[in-house]
Amino acid sequence: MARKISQAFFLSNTYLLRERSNNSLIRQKRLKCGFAGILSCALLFLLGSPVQAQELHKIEFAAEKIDGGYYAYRMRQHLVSDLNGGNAIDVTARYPDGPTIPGPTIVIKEGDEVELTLYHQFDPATPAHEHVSVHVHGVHYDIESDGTLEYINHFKDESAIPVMSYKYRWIAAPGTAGTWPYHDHNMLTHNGAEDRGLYGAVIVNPASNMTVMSSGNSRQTISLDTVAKDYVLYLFDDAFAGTEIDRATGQQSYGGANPALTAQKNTNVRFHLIALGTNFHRFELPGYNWPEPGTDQLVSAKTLGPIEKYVFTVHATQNSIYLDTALNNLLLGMRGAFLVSE
Ligand SMILES: [Cu+2]
Repeated sequence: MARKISQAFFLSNTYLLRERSNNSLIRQKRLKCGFAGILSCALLFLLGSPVQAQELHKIEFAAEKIDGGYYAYRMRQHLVSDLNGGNAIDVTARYPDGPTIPGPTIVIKEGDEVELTLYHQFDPATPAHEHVSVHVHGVHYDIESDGTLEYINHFKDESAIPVMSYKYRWIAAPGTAGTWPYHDHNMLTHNGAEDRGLYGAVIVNPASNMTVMSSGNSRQTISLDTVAKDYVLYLFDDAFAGTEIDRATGQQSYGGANPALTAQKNTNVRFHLIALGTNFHRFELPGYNWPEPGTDQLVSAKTLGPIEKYVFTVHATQNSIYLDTALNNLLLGMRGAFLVSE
């Protein structure tokens, strides 16, 4: 345990260094995104792809203390509306009632906006100055939604405290499609508490609603509407954690360490890998290969370093196991079932 925590400290510092440079890049990039947005909308129009309506996601998170000295985020409410807040639909029932580790997976699409209000709900005895936050990667936001403390952002403490919630605003601007981690940045070490349970993921589906899939030895471009399941797998140094999402209903389920993933035979399923440990990993799914993004190749293994992420889609045909074949992780038994039923 002591070893794990010291690794986590190291990890947090690595995060911090990378994030500070990333965030200034993001702010520079943001200036251009209005124009890029107009261009990509025009392109989509010309190509005849369906342009999906942009949506606003009003989300309420609670950060709670759970057994064993751990902490977890809980989805209190998730409303999806048009960008002006009209025609709201309540999708809170997709999530488990209680707090979960990993935290809720927030599924949005390119062009959408998020307003996330975080409530500090550890327990009544918590000192009034204790902080908790949500710091996200990948999507765009202004300085007040960084989820860091004033000594890092030179602006203000962007935390929920026991007596006050905090609201974050994110924009999934054109170019932010992908799968991104979020985590606390302000509790305890002031660098992040993912090792204590406060982390999760945001899936930004592309505006095109298309992806490339492997089926046997061929590549196919498919609509995301044909993808039945999303599996979000977090690669820690000694185990996988994960969430399985039924894309038809949006229902999310949480399976503990090295969770069994389930699929129906001959359906399309998408894996989202997020490396959160300090180790290097080598992910494999024997019997399957998948398109390597940005190339025309099919590959059957992927090496991932700290905070790297990777997404691929396959056609489920046979049972397998997913596993980490980097030697130390293999020895630690980092593997779980991929169960494909008739
Ligand atoms: Cu981070």
